[in-house]
Amino acid sequence: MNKVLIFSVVNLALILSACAPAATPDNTMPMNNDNSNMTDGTPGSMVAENPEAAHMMEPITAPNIQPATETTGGQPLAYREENGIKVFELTTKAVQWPILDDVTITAFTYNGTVPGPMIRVTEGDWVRIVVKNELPDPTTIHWHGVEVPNAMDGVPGVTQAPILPGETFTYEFIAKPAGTFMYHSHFEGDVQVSAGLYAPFIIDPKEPETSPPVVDKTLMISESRMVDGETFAAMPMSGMEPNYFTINGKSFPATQTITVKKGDLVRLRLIAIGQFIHPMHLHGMPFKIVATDGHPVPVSAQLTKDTVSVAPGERYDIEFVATETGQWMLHCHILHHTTNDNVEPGGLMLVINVVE
Ligand SMILES: [Cu+2]
Repeated sequence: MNKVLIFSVVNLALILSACAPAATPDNTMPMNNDNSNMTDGTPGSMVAENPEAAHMMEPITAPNIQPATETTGGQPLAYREENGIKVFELTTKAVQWPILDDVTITAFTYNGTVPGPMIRVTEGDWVRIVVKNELPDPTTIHWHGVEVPNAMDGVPGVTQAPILPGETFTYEFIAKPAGTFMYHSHFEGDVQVSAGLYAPFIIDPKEPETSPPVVDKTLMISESRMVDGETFAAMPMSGMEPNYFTINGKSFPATQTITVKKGDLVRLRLIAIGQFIHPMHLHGMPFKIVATDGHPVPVSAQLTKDTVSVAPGERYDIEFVATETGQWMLHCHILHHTTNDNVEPGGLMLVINVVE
């Protein structure tokens, strides 16, 4: 009998025993402590059975929330140099963030914007990020995809204590490898990330690219839930589904129009930070996938596509030459995601405006 067959027989035995009627005292125990009710999709019963779950269903709130003073998220963050180290400062705080001209969500932010400011450095840079927590809740930052020392990984209770309200924590590491990354909260991530605690982290290669794109845009995709003026963390759970969908913190038509010249090489860095998969479709021109999760794809392996599904946590760098003039849509092909509170057009759409 070969190993595969033995494995299959053992698995079959395990499956059969798992399906057998309850016969042991353990199987008759009440199931209150094992989160088995998490699958029934009934939020009310989840809270009743598991009070710890209640945090995710409460509105996003904080004392003294101010209207956002900036209106564009993901902008490059200035730094200062100290002994060869690039020092960045982040403050977590709650603001009222406009996702449309007439729709404002309550957001947890880095430095008051959604997404937070872009940290952009060069491969091999020594970076220090000083984080002050002005939220009413603890938080941490995870440097998603960046190869940091374990102690800098931002996992509360595992690699560090949570940063309590009013506290400051300093992260420090060498930026590597080059590529498209992000940073986001790792404390009650289902709530804090959906609330807006996410931002791009771009590491440029040490050796300049031989044919860099003329246009290089980072697009972070997420979701929100707003009901009766209150913002909730959107997630794939009954009663918590999103009714707004955002690119860089804005829903169409408030999303940025990207204007390029005919013939330009355009790079779009697609980052899914929400909790849903988004098949992003470009009209008019096919693109190549040149990097996945920040890592370059060899030319011989680059797929030519017009749609790429971006799952939570993934990044795809796509490139195309803008060969045709006109207003070309980039949008999610789960078409409910191109609505604002069930009204189309909206959500995950933006215009690539190719001009002569
Ligand atoms: Cu979508």
